[in-house]
Amino acid sequence: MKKIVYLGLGSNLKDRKAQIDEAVTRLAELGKVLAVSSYYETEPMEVARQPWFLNCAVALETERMPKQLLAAVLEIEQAMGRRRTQPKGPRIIDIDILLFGNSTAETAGLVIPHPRLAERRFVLEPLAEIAPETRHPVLKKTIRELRDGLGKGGGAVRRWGEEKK
Ligand code: PH2
Ligand code: MG
Ligand code: MG
Repeated sequence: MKKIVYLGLGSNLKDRKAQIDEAVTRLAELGKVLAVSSYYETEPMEVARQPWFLNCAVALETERMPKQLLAAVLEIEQAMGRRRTQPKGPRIIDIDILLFGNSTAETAGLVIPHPRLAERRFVLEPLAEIAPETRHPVLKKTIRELRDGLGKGGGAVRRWGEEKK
């Protein structure tokens, strides 16, 4: 059965934009890319001492099951040269499954919806751009409501390429 999956992409090493572009191209091999948000320059969260990230959100229509999709995105990360060193540290590319249709899942290495989605502005801001009315299946709030609920918290985020003058 076809489902709409929302993915969060991030990069903070080397050519961030080229790597996000390449990841989107590779994701298109796993289904149909329905939407790609703007790219956002974002303050590093959780591990603060690392370069700023470029983040975006992608809507993908796919027939794959959650575990199959996870395996495929990990393969893309690997193929693009990601090496796992420091948890939550600098990376060439990170592809996280944020929402999987209306499903919830909890297995080794995969929790859906993404457990830290609601506290991360670098996820909610791009996601609100492409899926404002989509409802979180556990928290029962829309993405826009979750984003607005951050108030001033959740880390600094600005749309990339729109530097303040
Ligand atoms: N990813 C993390 C930890 N911190 N901060 C930002 N701004 N963007 C990220 O993608 C990110 C992060 C772990 O995956
Ligand atoms: Mg991540
Ligand atoms: Mg990840």
